[in-house]
Amino acid sequence: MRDRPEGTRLSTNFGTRVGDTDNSLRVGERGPTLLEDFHFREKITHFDHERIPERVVHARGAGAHGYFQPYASLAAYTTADFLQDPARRTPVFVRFSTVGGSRGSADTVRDVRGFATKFYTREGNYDLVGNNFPVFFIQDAIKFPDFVHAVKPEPDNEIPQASSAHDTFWDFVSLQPETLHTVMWLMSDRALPRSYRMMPGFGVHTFRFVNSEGRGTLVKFHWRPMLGTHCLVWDECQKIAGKDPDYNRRDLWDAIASGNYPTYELGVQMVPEEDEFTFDFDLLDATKIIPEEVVPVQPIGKMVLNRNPDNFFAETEQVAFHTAHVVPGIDFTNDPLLQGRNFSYLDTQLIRLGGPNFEQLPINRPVAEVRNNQRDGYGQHRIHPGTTSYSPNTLGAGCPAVVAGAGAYAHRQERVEGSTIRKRSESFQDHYSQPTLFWNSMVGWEKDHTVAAFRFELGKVAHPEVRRRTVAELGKIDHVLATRVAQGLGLEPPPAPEGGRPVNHARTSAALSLTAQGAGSTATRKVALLVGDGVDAGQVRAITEALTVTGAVPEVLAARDGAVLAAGGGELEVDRAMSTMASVLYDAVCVPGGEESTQALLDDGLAAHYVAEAFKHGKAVGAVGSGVAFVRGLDLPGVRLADGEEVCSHRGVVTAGAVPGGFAGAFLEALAAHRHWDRDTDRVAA
Ligand code: HDD
Repeated sequence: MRDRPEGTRLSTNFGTRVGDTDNSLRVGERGPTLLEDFHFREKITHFDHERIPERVVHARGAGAHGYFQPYASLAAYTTADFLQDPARRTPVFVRFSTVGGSRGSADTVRDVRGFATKFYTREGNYDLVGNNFPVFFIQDAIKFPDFVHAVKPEPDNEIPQASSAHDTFWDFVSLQPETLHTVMWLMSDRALPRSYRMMPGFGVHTFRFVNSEGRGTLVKFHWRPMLGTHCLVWDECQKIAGKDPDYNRRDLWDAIASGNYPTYELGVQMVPEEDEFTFDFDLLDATKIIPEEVVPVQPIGKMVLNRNPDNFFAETEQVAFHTAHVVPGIDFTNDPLLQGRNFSYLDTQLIRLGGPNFEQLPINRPVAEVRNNQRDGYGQHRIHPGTTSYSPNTLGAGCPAVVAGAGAYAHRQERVEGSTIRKRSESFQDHYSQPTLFWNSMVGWEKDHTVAAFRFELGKVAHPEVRRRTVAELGKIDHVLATRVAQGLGLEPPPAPEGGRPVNHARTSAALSLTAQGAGSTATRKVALLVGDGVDAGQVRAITEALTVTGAVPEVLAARDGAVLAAGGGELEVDRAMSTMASVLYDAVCVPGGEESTQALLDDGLAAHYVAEAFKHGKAVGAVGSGVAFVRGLDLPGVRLADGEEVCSHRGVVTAGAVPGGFAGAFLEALAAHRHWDRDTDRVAA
């Protein structure tokens, strides 16, 4: 249903055509406005009511349409119709989001990202409402309001926006050790996705597949981006938040608009029900992962996002996800976080979308037939003829008929016994082993970034006892981690573990490191080519061509918009003025040659800043011909540069006397590697 304006005439909401929408009805040219002006009143009243409450969490989001297609039938495990036939494509709508910030906050904050998928299946809507971390901060839904109140801006002055770097968050964390595993993820670069297209998703909870024989299989869902998982760095994020607060949202939109459709593989970790108790943690505990080395992720299908929404409000804002939107063949477990979510999502939509008929909004409407005796309410769009709105009935021929089996949802029967009790199971009590596993599995630079994040966040905490308590908790994860964080904060490190009981179990899971997250690719990577008058246009064209062929996106930047003069005559078109962008908005920077152009760039501090900053953020840097002299002038520490005609690729800095030969190949390789952390970046002033 699309309401397009082409060829139409302006009318009121009740269909009366309007001849003037610029002047309110008044008494004489300078007199008072009349109440009689129904068009004025309707226009203003509607405007006054245009806003709905933003989501209490995940307020800022970006959505996209697409489809999901399984690789093979999963009939052995589940009856879910959309997982049966590899030929069937099921339409989906996905909403990515940050969690803590308001609707207008910046994209590149340190935060968890939402990854919510609505599958419009023939058996009704199935919502997989996940995040980009596989674990959550708390184990029991009853703690959710406490957690969210702690992380949201502080209530007296509503500061800080979209940031966990403040006292109330760390106060809560330091008192609630179950948060620590997710906090480790939050302090890692995982909390800074380069793009929603390069970000994984996780269902987090253990769910249950049920097959046609009623046999259950415990299952964890994983979305894997086909472009690999890639992250920004914190300094870059803070700068992007000013240069382009819509960075991730724009990236998603532009990619889809240009036909670079984001693609993800859906994978599952499956555990036979009889193996539920074979782990050293509880599968019902949402603060735990199942290490992939223990239960591998099996790919079961792929999702392609190929259409941008037509209207942000109607689709991305009004979409309503709910963990209890399940289809036959997918069931819950007794995870106390999931059980609580199954209450919360419906409840929140009732207030956010103004009543019980939000399922009739176009973006929420199932493709499956909806028939029941629910009636009336705000925003009712259906006209239900007849006299019966109850069941059982004879006057309406017993319809809609209630038939068990035949595709009806059947809750899996589970025998449950016990006393009513408010108590966390003993099997939920180990809060430190998995944060340690995560820490152990990171490589050096990942650990460095994580330590820096703790120092930054705790450095913003005013209460010394909160800092101290948090460092003490980190000491229970790993002594080196706690010591390094303590040093940054000027605190006494916690005492080393006493002999006989090492804190760190020394286990690792290679799959947890960012270095294991998918092959590098240059596809859709943005590269800034810095030029001035007198640039070697042939070099620019050769580099541009080599990049474009592999799917990278080169942009020519100069001091001003328009064109620059090419060496030897002619002009080279400029895509953007340098001052309207920044190196943080690109994945790599390259300086083509041309003596005069190089001189112009040397005279422009902004150009030097582009290159130095890209270097500091670990990005590929390229230079050709006289461009090499430009890079040499920046005195980047510890890098070898080309001398004469040779091609030199060292620590992601690729330089060459001329383009032909190996430059393009080496530069593409450096670009595909995403970042180069074998550099000494501390001394770079950027
Ligand atoms: Fe939640 C929104 C993901 C725990 C209560 N949540 C929301 C969204 C995502 C998640 C992706 C945004 C959906 C959208 O784009 O519209 N939430 C999670 C994950 C969790 C989780 C992965 C843990 C595994 N959430 C959680 C708990 C509760 C909630 C424990 C409450 C008891 N979440 C909500 C909510 C929201 C929400 C208040 C706000 C807006 C909405 O639901 O539609 O009901």
